[in-house]
Amino acid sequence: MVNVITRDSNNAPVISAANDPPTLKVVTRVSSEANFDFLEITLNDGTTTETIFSDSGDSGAWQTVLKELPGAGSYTLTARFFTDSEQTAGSNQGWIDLLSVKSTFQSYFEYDDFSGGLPTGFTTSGDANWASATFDSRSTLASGTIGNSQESILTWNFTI
Ligand SMILES: [Ca+2]
Ligand SMILES: [Ca+2]
Repeated sequence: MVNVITRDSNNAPVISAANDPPTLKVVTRVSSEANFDFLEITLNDGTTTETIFSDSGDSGAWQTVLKELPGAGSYTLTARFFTDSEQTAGSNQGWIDLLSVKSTFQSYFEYDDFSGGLPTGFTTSGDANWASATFDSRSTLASGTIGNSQESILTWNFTI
């Protein structure tokens, strides 16, 4: 995408959501029974909920999700690791290594070091809680230990 910057009469960039959209970035990974047990990440903008990531199995790779936000407002990101009724595989877990909201001109949020536990604005629910963990030499939030037909949910409410 070409980022066209509007300029005022003094040649200074005019900052607006239209020409400098805030972008949500999520670095995540899953290790689970392929095609049956999933890490799913959704984003709600107050009106609609959109799935921005859904994966299972274990590729051994971290994945980066980028999502342009429409502008100022309140958002809810939900990361849900859930299993079906039988069998687990791999670590049976999902991780978040990094969460940020940034535009060209402004950094709204960046969470990379989770060693202090869940930051303010984060909550966890389900059959087991998400918690900070070191995995693959990274400071992450990791879903809790669950069995079959269970779920571990992380919720992040943020306003930009
Ligand atoms: Ca399963
Ligand atoms: Ca990290």
